[in-house]
Amino acid sequence: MTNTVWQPLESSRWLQGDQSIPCDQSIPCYICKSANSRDAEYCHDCSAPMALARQAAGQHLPPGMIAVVGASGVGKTVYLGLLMDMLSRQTERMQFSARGAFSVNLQQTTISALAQCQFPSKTCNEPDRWNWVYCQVRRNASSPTIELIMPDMAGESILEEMDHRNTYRVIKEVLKKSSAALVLIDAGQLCDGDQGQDYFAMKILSYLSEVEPSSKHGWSERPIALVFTKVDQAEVCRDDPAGFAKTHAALLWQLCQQRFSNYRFFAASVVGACAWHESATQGRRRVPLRVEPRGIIEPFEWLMEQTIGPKKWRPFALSK
Ligand SMILES: Nc1nc2c(ncn2[C@@H]2O[C@H](COP(=O)(O)OP(=O)(O)OP(=O)(O)O)[C@@H](O)[C@H]2O)c(=O)[nH]1
Ligand SMILES: [Mg+2]
Ligand SMILES: [Zn+2]
Repeated sequence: MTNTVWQPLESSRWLQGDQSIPCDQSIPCYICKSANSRDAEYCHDCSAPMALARQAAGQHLPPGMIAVVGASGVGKTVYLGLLMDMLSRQTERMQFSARGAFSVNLQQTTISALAQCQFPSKTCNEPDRWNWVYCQVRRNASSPTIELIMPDMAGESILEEMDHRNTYRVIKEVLKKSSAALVLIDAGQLCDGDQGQDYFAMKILSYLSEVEPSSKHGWSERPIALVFTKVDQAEVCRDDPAGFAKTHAALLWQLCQQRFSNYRFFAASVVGACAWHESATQGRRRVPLRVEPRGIIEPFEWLMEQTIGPKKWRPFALSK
């Protein structure tokens, strides 16, 4: 008897390294550098959108990257969506603009949900469903413009990659290439005595310290903003996030001191208060009562200053 075996026919992989394909018919993925056909929507290898490569092509300098990481439900999507919205509406602290229609999705989804007194949905685990932001930032009209890429990755996928290396190539590549990181930690859960957030943050930082251990400009020196989220539920964290870390996330605090030289703790929240809402279709879920952003821009601003220099905004020093 012969067993039937299903073998996926990944014909796009034939493109990789095939010297016979004329250069004008393939384009390298911006994230993993695999060759893809010019009309591909997502990279066949890491599933990053090829729009990033098309957007980056022709730029004088390659865009820098900021990794946004944290457990599922910590608030990455809401934080990033609101950050984009706030940055694009103000001009005093820095000038910001999204590049490419795909870059507006995250902001649009978040703001539409909040306007309807809802939170946006949980991010899907599949990388080709993630929202990526490609943006331009500059300090003022006379300073140079910096191009930046920030993906909104799913917390469950991040955990999977931490626990089983190379499950999500795209995550590994993003963490390798990023010049800075925003690590989000749920202050509400820590206040309730749930140490899961402390362990997760430790896992992330351990992963970062191992991702390029031999690199001269490894994560031990790159700036890391550790952002306690949902501080509307954790008043004790609001005014002294570093003190809060010391008392409520002692493992994380120690690891930072031992292995990293450029990090800072922040406190942020998107809403002023939440309530529970029960519906027949969606069950019991948290809904925002009022949007009251707090500490949203500060971590990003600090990262920009650390990466680019407080006096002069120079282009990102990209790691390989
Ligand atoms: N109280 C409070 N709750 C928040 C805040 N931000 C987010 N939340 C809650 O946290 C939930 C998860 O937020 P998300 O932004 O979807 O979390 P995430 O980190 O993107 O999660 P994944 O997509 O699964 O990785 C929301 O549905 C809200 O219930 C906040 O500032 N305050
Ligand atoms: Mg999300
Ligand atoms: Zn790729």
